[in-house]
Amino acid sequence: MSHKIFSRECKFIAGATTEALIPDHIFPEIGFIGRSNVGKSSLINSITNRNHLARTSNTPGSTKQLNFFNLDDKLVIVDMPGYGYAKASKKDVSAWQHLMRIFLLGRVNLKRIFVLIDSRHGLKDTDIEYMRLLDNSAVPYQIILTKVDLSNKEDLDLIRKKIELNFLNHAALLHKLILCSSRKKYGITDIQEEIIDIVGISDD
Ligand SMILES: Nc1nc2c(ncn2[C@@H]2O[C@H](COP(=O)(O)OP(=O)(O)O)[C@@H](O)[C@H]2O)c(=O)[nH]1
Ligand SMILES: [Mg+2]
Repeated sequence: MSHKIFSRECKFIAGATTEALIPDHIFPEIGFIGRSNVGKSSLINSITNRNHLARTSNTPGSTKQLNFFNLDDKLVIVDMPGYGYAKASKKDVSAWQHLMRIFLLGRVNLKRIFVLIDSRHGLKDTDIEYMRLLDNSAVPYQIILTKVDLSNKEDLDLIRKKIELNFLNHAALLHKLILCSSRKKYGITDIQEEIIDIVGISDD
């Protein structure tokens, strides 16, 4: 069953391109991170039952800031800059890696990060690089395999097994994979339930 809070008001509160623009607030945060085009904006929209909350696009890497969304004054969703963007300049890449590092290492509100991985491709070197950063920042994180509507069961099982072999290499990685498809609305309530568990809110 979908929790009521996910159909309540979800307000954009800030888009931070620099440390100074990261908002102060008292709510627990859930971050979403992943390679450009992995389906991050689509998933955030599905979770919050909105069609256009987080911008979806066909232009990989168009999200270059940390976007904060207040969900019903209960929690804040953070749409984090995509990585693995081939066309970005070195300067841009190092600027947002810097912002990410600052955010991850000092954010007490941040309770969980969902690392989105395309179910057709599995873990890439850049994913592993970011997972190491998350290990060092000691924020518990969890992998969501996206776009499972595009894979057959055999391929999906292979990708899953490969990822599960990596579990023990990452100190802050939770040993629980979630499969989802925003297009087919599959796995969305699993993620909503996980979020409810993490922030510990009751169903009112
Ligand atoms: N087949 C399929 N396509 C998806 C799914 N989620 C997103 N997409 C498509 O993948 C592309 C990138 O999605 P977007 O949410 O903008 O990715 P982002 O760059 O990670 O924010 C878009 O063309 C989406 O329509 C999914 O669950 N299934
Ligand atoms: Mg996006």
